[in-house]
Parts: sequence; C-alpha cells; structure tokens
Amino acid sequence: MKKVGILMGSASDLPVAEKAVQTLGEYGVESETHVYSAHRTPEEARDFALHARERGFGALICAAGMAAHLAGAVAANTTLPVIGIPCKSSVLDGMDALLSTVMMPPGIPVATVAINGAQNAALLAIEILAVTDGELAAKLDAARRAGAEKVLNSDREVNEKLYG
Ligand code: RP5
Repeated sequence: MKKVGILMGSASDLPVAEKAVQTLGEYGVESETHVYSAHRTPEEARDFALHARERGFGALICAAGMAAHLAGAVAANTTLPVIGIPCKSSVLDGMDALLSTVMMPPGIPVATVAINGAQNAALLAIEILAVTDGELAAKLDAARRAGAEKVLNSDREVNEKLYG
C-alpha cells in the first residue's frame, strides 16, 4: 500500500498534525512525518515533494499556520495529491492560513480542509488510496456506517428525552 507523507511548517503545528497521524494509523495506513517549512527550510520541503512519488507516497498532507505556503510550495513540486490543513494561530484565528492554503492559482491544486481539520485531511488521503485498494474502501464504508448509527442513536435518545 502507498504511504502518506505529513509535513508541518513548525513543531508548534504538531498538536494538529498528530491527529492526522493517529487517523491514518487507525486505518493501518503507513505515514512519515517531517517538520519542513516553506519559508525556513524551502530546500528540504522541495526535495521531499520532488522525490515523494518514487519513495512510495500516494498522497501528501501539509499543515501550516499564518502565511501558510507549505501546501502550495509542495504542490508546486509534485503531481501527487496534496491536502492542506490551515492551522489556527493566535492573531487571525486561522483565517490567514485558510486563505493562504485554499487560494491556489489554476494548475496547482491543493485540497484544503477546514482550519485544524486534520482528521478529514487523513480521511481524504485514505479515500485517495482507497480508489485502488478495496480493503481500505471497506474500512471507510464500515466507519461511515458506524458514524451513521451513532447519529441515529442520538436521535432516539433525544426523542426519548423530549417525548418519553
Ligand atoms: C508557520 O508559522 C508554521 O506552520 C506555524 O503554524 C506558524 C508559527 O511557527 P512557529 O513560530 O511556532 O515556529 O510557518
């Protein structure tokens, strides 16, 4: 199975990025994680992106805050699917990172998830790998069914509480 690469712009992004690592682990998807900054270590970020396909990665997740150019810079150097997680920061609450990550110019896509949306970033990466992996697709289907069951249980509980 292909691996998923996870990059973060700073170790301060780890609380967000580690949720992606955890979700990938729950599905048995191997990941490799690095702290590479688009601004502070541009050569390392570029080198990782350039060689990611030949190194067996199937999708890349990039988490960064503030003027978050990491996902875009990585996407500029690979045609693997790149998923961007805008990280919340103290000054603009993540709106800065959201716009920096999502507003990519035509030709260089970044699939941007919600601010701090690490779980969905991991699930999107898993869905990408599951296009050619039936076992992984079955795990995703089972998780969707479990999620639906949880909501339906809540519905029953709420109605029981309101109407007896
Ligand atoms: C971005 O700036 C990082 O992704 C991080 O979210 C933010 C702050 O970085 P540190 O000052 O905590 O290293 O490049």
